[in-house]
Amino acid sequence: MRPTRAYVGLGSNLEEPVRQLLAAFDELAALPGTHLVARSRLYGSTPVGPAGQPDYVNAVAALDTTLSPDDLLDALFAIEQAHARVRVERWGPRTLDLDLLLHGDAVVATGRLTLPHPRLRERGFVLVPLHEIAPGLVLPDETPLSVLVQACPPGGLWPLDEPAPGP
Ligand code: ROI
Repeated sequence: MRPTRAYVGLGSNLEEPVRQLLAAFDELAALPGTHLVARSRLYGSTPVGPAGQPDYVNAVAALDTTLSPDDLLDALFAIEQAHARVRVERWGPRTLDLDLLLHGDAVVATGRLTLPHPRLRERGFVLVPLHEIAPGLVLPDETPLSVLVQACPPGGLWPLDEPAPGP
């Protein structure tokens, strides 16, 4: 089966977020039928939503996968759960959040899955790292990603220094 290019947004603001995201990249790379094609830098970001929670670390991964959107979503949930995700309140702090942003040109609106991700267009912490790894990307409705990035209010997002890779 021909693989599909999919994009996953990663976010964490609890329990060593940098470590959570670096581990998650490895776990995405190890999914069946899936190659991690690229990943953005790690970005620090100011919380969107309730104040009084720690800053987030965000990034985006590009995958080539033979998994269907539903199977990939299941795999993302399983990775989140393995990170002992704490989800006390909607829009509250979390150990690891994995959002399926895009799966090829799929347009999906079922109870459990909406593609493209419904809040992709307005979130700088998703748009900027996505644009870093896929500057020419065009959404299924033909909106160029670069137009969304330019329309997005600047600020609240900064690239992080990453720990050097281990031995
Ligand atoms: N805010 C930022 N900056 N990054 C996130 O990943 C993030 N995720 C969320 C909410 C609580 C909406 N805010 C966020 O789920």
